[in-house]
Amino acid sequence: MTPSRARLLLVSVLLAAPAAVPAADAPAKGCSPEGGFTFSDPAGDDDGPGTFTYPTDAVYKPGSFDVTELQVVSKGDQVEIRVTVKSRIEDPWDSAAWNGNGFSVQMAFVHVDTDHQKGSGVRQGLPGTNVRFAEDEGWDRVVIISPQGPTRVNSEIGLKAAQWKDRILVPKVTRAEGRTLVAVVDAASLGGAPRPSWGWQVLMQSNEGFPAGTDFLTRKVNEYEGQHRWGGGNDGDCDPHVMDVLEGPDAKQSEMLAYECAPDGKAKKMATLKMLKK
Ligand SMILES: [Ca+2]
Ligand SMILES: [Ca+2]
Ligand SMILES: [Ca+2]
Repeated sequence: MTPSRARLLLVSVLLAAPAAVPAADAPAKGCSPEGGFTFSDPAGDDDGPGTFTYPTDAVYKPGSFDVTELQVVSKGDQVEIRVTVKSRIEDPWDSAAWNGNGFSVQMAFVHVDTDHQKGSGVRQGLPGTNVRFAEDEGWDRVVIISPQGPTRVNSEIGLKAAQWKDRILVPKVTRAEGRTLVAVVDAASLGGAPRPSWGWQVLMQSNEGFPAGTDFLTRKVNEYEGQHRWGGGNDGDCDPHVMDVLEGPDAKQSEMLAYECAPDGKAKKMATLKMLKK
């Protein structure tokens, strides 16, 4: 064989190799090669209970709060949690200037129910979300995927949710990759490597750098949208302050996020979330 012929063959092999890899490693539907799992969510339901509208400022890009997938992947003694939305995640407020994580306006709370026991876990949502969880599906852990750096998030935990500080996880790594928010936590902090029996629920919110006194970095939903306020809800705190959650066969988003307000703006019926299982 001539050297040039050998080179040609080598090049052909190198070119052919990448095509073969995805076929061999292609994950089964709903399952990743590392033994993780995926929950899909419909596109176009980034309107909370069905009526919410985006703030008017251009940073709230259409679709960028519309969850399409939650992926949970075990990697050794760590767990990578990936929340994907419909449009690319950007950093319009230059998060590097405030020790942030490379994105600005999105924020996701990923709730985990490890036992499905009545009386175990927390039924209340984090302050400012105005939701609760079903009786036997309280959250045992919640992972905060915030553009704010750990110092700020930990300070908010101390100020507004200190009673749950052992259950609230600030990831070791938080970043955005294209349309995906990525968080890495120690499996031990979750209570071990994720099991198929665990329940999950994602609450998509928007990072508010100047939140109201008791709100955990959450942006409010009002009756009418404003430059930095969601619309289509209520000016009080009786409406769920959430843009999108995971929907499942027994967990319809419009039913979970249904709410009723009393005339004084307090909740008559609070939105109640369910957990999704594999
Ligand atoms: Ca969605
Ligand atoms: Ca409200
Ligand atoms: Ca949804």
